[in-house]
Amino acid sequence: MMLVGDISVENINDIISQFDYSGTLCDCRVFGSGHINTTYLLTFEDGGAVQKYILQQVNPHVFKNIESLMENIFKVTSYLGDEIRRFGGDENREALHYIKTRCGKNFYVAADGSYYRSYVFVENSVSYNSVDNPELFKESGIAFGRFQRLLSDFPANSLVETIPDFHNTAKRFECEFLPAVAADKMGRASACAAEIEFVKDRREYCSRLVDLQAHGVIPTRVTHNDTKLNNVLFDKNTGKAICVIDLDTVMPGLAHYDFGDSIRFGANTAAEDEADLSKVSVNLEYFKAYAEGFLSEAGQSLNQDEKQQLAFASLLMTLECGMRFLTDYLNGDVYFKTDYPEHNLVRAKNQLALVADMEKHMGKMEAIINSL
Ligand code: ADP
Ligand code: GN1
Ligand code: MG
Repeated sequence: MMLVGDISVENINDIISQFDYSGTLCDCRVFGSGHINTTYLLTFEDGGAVQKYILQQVNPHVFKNIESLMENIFKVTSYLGDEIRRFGGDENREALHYIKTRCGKNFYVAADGSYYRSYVFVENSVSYNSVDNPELFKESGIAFGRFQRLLSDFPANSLVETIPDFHNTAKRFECEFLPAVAADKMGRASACAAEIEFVKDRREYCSRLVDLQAHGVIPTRVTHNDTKLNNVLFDKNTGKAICVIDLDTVMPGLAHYDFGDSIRFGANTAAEDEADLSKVSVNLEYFKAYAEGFLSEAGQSLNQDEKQQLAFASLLMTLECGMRFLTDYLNGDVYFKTDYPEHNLVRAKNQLALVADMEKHMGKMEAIINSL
C-alpha cells in the first residue's frame, strides 16, 4: 500500500475530496517539521493556474477539544483579518485563510476519528528552523509582537483554554514532572538522574510568573503560546515577516510565554535537538534583536512589571520545555514525535544546557531589556 506520511493514498484522496478545492490535484507531500501535527502540501492545477493548500491532521492525543480549538482559531483569524484591513494591510496574506469542507464545516472528521483542516498556502513564503542573521530573527519578533498588539483588545475570556495550564510551569512541575519521575514507567530515571536533579533544583523558578499573575501584577493576555521561529512565514524576496501561523495554542496567557518561547528556540546557538552540548548557548545579539522587534510592536501595551520579567521568562520557557521533553522521555515518548529512541532525552539535555547558560548571562539579558 502506498503511503503519504502515515496515511494511505486512498485515504488521503478521500480526505482531500472533502474540502472545497477547485482544479486537479497534481501533488501531495508531507511538509514542515512540527512535533505534534502532520502537515501536507497539496498542489492543484486549475485552468493553467497553480494553487497550493496546506492540509493538516490535528493530533487528537494532544488536542482533546478540536471543536473549541477550531472555534478559537476562527475567532482570532477573523478578528485579525478585520484589524489588518483597518490598517490597510492584505488580510489574505497576513492572516491565515481557512478552507471549509464541502459541508461548510471548518474541519473534517475521517472514518478513523482523526481530524483534518486546511488553509490556503501563502505563496512566496518561507519558514526557518534557524537563521544566520539577527535581522531575520528581529523580523520574527516584530511578527509576534504585532500579533499581540493586534489582539490587545480581543476579549481573552471568549477563547476556550483548549490545553488548560499549557504554560503553567508550576503545575507542569508538580502534576506532570514529579509524578513521571516517581512512576519511572520505563525504568529510565537512572539514565537521567543528573537532569532530574537539575530540574528539581529549580522548583522555585516554576511558580514565579503564575504567582505574579495571580496577584494581578502581570495581566492575562491573548497569546500564541508556541512562538517557534518556524511558526512565522517570511516573504522569500524581501525577508519581511508576513504572518504568524500554527494557531492551535492561541489561548489566554502571558506576554512572557510568547517572548520566552521565541528566545528559547531562536536564540539558541544550536538546534533544539543538538546532542553536542558544547554548541548550546544563548546568543545575546539575537536576544537583543528579537527584543527590539517584539517591543517595537508590543512594548507600548506592556507594563513595567511585565517588561522586567522578559529576560527571566526566556529562561523559564526553556526550563519548562526541557522539563516537558524529560517528562515525555520518562513516560515512554508518548507526546512529542521522536526520530530515534533517545531523542527526547537529547532535547531535554540541550534545553537544560541552555538554561544553565542563560543563568550565567541573566544580568546581561536584563540589561539589554532595560536598555530598550
Ligand atoms: P506544526 O504544528 O506541525 O508545527 P504548522 O502549522 O506550523 O504545523 O505548519 C508546518 C509548516 O508548514 C510551517 O512551519 C510552514 O513551513 C508550513 N506552513 C503552514 N501553513 C502554511 C501556509 N498557510 N502557507 C505556507 N506555508 C505554511
Ligand atoms: C511543539 O507543534 P510544534 O512543533 O510547533 C509543542 C510546543 C513545544 C515545541 C518544542 C502543542 O510545538 O509547546 O514548545 O513542540 N506544541 C504543543 O519544540 O505541545
Ligand atoms: Mg509549527
